[in-house]
Amino acid sequence: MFNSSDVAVLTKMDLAAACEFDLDAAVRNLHAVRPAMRIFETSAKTGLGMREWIDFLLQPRERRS
Ligand SMILES: Nc1nc2c(ncn2[C@@H]2O[C@H](COP(=O)(O)OP(=O)(O)O)[C@@H](O)[C@H]2O)c(=O)[nH]1
Ligand SMILES: [Mg+2]
Repeated sequence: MFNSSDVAVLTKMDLAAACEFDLDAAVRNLHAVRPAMRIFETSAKTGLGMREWIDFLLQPRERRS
């Protein structure tokens, strides 16, 4: 899954600290598998990263990088 994905969406980031989520390790691991993987940090609760994620989805596929 990670080998063939261009984008990773990290969800529920408002819970990250309480869950002791290691963001640095997650990013490191994703990029170890897929160096060019774009990573979005999002929270539906706070709205974090939603604008960026929606803008990405609205871009024509050929303009995404
Ligand atoms: N705290 C928090 N809870 C969320 C967020 N997004 C969804 N939830 C809650 O997490 C539960 C599962 O949501 P769902 O959208 O199905 O996420 P899934 O875990 O990816 O399947 C539901 O109770 C949602 O209300 C978020 O950004 N923050
Ligand atoms: Mg669900």
